[in-house]
Amino acid sequence: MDDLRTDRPLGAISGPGRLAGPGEGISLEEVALAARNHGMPLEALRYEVTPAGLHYILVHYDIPDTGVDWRLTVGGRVRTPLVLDLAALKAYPPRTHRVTMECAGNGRALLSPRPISQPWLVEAVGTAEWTGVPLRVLLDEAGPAPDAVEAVFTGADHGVEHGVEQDYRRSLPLPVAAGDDPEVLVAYAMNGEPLPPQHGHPVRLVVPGWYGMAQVKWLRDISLTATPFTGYQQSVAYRYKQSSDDPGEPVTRIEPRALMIPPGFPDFMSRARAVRPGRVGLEGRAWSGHAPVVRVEVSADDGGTWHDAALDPAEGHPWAWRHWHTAWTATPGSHVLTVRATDADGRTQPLGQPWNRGGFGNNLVQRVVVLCAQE
Ligand SMILES: Nc1nc2c(c(=O)[nH]1)N[C@H]1C(S)=C(S)[C@@H](COP(=O)(O)O)O[C@H]1N2
Ligand SMILES: [Mo]
Repeated sequence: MDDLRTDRPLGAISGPGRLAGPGEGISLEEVALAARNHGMPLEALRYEVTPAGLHYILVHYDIPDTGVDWRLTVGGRVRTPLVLDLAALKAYPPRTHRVTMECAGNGRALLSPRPISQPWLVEAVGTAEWTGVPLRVLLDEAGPAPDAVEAVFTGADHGVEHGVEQDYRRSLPLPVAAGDDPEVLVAYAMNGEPLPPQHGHPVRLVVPGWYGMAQVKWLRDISLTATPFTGYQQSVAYRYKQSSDDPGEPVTRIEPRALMIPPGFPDFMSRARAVRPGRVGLEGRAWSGHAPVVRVEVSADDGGTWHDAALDPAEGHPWAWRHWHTAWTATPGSHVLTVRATDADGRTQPLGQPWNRGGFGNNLVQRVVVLCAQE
């Protein structure tokens, strides 16, 4: 079994998390993070399955060298520890799920005050077809001990975060890890191809409906534990906290969100948008990790009045976003277009920011400002 207590203090190179001061601009450090971790260009909402190169990326440390000797170990509180290479994983009957993945920090840079971290606007999302082995099958084979309560997943990447040196490591409650709804995958293919290095080559976890942080990339070890895991990414980061000493609630499933393809055409530098007067088709996609999206509404007056957009049928992919479309008649002047999703549990998107210390789960409605000039 892997030693799960490897978190070490290394405060010399990074301090505690920080909020930006009033009017404090984006720093070079945030620009460096944003250049490594790109979002999905919003025009790529046109694809039901995001081409791999356009899917968003979030890598906390460095993309590790997983080499040719990569093995996945399954151990801890199990009857039979397993050691699997890629050929052994591929020998199990494969399963493919279409899954919309979103970073829990999506929307963070829009918050005020702004938590200093990866400065996402709204584009930290993508949908892929992930192929692999259901985690349940591997856990059945290893045989969980009666006292096992969680599965802890360790990536091959290593770094420091707010003064804590660590391997990237997250856990799931055993009923989620071993469940079949959603079916968690140990995935080795993305859109029918081997995983690209940045998406976890050779193997990652895919947890349909959960925010990205749960979907451990470069997966090298799965350990069942008899007590809940308390590592950094579980008990310090990825919690909804109002202050740094608030223990907070864990970040888990994806809150509902709809996005639109910004209509018209952009200015290179400002990305301000222009449309011509007349009928403008509006379309995009909507998702929720709690329940299917059942309603998408669009407003052309900054949330003053709303009307329903048409939603395409769900088509047997319960963990993937749904396409929506509607039309708008542009008149000369400046307009603010917004869109919001509601899921079958009645969750919807707020018109005011849901603020928390880490900037997680900010599903504030998207605002797209468009200028319509006279013909
Ligand atoms: N090992 C490891 N797994 C990881 C991460 C990481 O930094 N290291 N980042 C997580 C986060 S925060 C997100 S949002 C998703 C992003 O997955 P993607 O880059 O394939 O879109 O991976 C998750 N899995
Ligand atoms: Mo993330």
